[in-house]
Amino acid sequence: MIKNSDVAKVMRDLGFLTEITEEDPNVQFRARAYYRAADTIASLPENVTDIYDKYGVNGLLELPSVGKAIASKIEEYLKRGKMHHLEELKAKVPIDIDELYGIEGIGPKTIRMFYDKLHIKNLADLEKAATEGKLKTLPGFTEKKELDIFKQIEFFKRGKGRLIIGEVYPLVKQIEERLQHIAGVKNAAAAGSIRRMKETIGDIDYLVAASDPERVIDFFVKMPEVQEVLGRGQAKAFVKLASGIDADLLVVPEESWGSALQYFTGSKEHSVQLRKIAISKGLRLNEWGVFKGDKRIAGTTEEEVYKILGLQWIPPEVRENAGEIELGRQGKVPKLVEYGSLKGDLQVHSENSDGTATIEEMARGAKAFGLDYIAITDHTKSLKLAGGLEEQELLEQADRISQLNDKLREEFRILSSAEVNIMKDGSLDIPNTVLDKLDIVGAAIHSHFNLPIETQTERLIKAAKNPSVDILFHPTGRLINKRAGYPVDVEKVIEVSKDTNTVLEIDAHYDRLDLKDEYVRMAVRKGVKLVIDSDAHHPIHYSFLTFGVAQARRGWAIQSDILNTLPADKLLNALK
Ligand code: DGT
Ligand code: CA
Ligand code: CA
Ligand code: ZN
Repeated sequence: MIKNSDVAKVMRDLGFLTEITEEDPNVQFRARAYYRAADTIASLPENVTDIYDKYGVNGLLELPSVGKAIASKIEEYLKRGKMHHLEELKAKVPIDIDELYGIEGIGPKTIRMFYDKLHIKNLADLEKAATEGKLKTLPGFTEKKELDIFKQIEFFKRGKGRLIIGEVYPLVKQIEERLQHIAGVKNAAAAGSIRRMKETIGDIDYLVAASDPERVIDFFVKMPEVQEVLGRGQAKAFVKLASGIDADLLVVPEESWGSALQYFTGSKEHSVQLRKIAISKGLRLNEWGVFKGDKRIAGTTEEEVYKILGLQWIPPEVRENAGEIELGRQGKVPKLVEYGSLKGDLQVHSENSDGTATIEEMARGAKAFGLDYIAITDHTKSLKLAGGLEEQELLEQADRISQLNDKLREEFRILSSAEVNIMKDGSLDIPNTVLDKLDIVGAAIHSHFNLPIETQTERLIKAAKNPSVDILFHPTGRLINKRAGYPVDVEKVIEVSKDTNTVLEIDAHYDRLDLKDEYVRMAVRKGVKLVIDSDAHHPIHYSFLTFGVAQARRGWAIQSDILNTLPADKLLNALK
């Protein structure tokens, strides 16, 4: 039987090869549609084959992000085990997709050029060409770029096998809950990079406190998701899950829960510092507890472990040995923005552009999720393949929104808005006279990713200086593990944002998480305000906001840094 992961892979390959083979300036949008369908299918609880057997194409069309064209492609694949269009693209550019897809900093256009000019099909070919100095002979290439490619190959080799957090998070939480409910289990949690909410995950680390480790381990290795048991000891087990990621399990006695959780959460660099502090106090810290000589003096809770080391408890998201320990010592760890503190979402798409639900459905979904307001940010006219709206359509949409608001009354508010396209020269594709009739305006770059850094930076700066632009959406344009962002001097953009009271977005879609943590920290330090948006194209996507809050926390943001923790009227007052 064809598995969901097979279908998802085919859709991803299709997206990637579409980007590589087609010239169309809006090609990324079609590719994104394929990527989105892949994500939907990968995270479906039911098997897509079953859905198709029961309900046919109509069943597929019910899935979020699956429209007619994509449904018929999936149908073809389910029926024949092949997709004609994908085979055609593969024949055109026969490259090793799995290898070249994951390299940051090398976009589809470059991969195409590598293939056309040097017949580079895989990572080994690329490394060889770089070693032989052939890359720097290509148009637009320099010695420095060749060196960058070396670095990126290294980066890729290191990052190989890491999954994007959104691809594993729902499963991680399901298993965590199952472990918590095993009889005799006192505590269970996913630790490691998942608890630190890193944007990519190497493996999952489960920690359980229980008096009978054997029972927990038996349960763990027999879970339906386990594909292979890699190892098993008295208090440990290592397995490979069907989704292709490994999971570790450590079972400890209840009194070691805190110290083991601290150890297993990491990061390694953070924990190494804690051990040094312990030693400096004549103590010893390991996963079993904090010891003075042979006597255990702490370890039941994490708070206790930090306290005995003279530190305030430090949230997992900032345990990276990046200054947090010193603040812990001074009792000055920032009170990070809380999960669940967002009152609104300022990047939401409807079916009027490339979303898959009506404005009203998006509003009701947001309300059910616990939000008080959303901004409807459909794309604008120059993004034709995303169904971008013309001026008149934007204004009509704003009228409809105001009628909907009357209907929803005090319960919820929809803000009229748009994700306005920034053109090559930094101007917008909609005039300010129209934009000023909307409640709020977001602007974003969706094309011309290959401009030099100076030009690209100027482009964003020009948008920030535009008096109608309130927010710069996904400011660096990266897609994690898929494409590096366009080159841009983020520090400069942050400075201009400060001067112009422009807000920067943390796009919470797990493919983007853009701004990333270090830029969030830079913006926070400079006093630039941020918003956290889901970039939802369907109501189920509001759950992405969790990853956005995590990213904000990883960047040390507190509640007052994040404007959409405010009620709608206060938010509107705070904008330029
Ligand atoms: P990942 O899996 O690559 O996404 O990142 P982590 O942080 O989950 O790393 P992992 O799974 O290798 O180890 C889980 C935690 O266990 C890690 O965050 C800290 C701890 N740990 C692992 N190896 C060492 C070590 O050599 N020394 C110390 N102090 N802690 C370690
Ligand atoms: Ca891990
Ligand atoms: Ca591990
Ligand atoms: Zn967008």
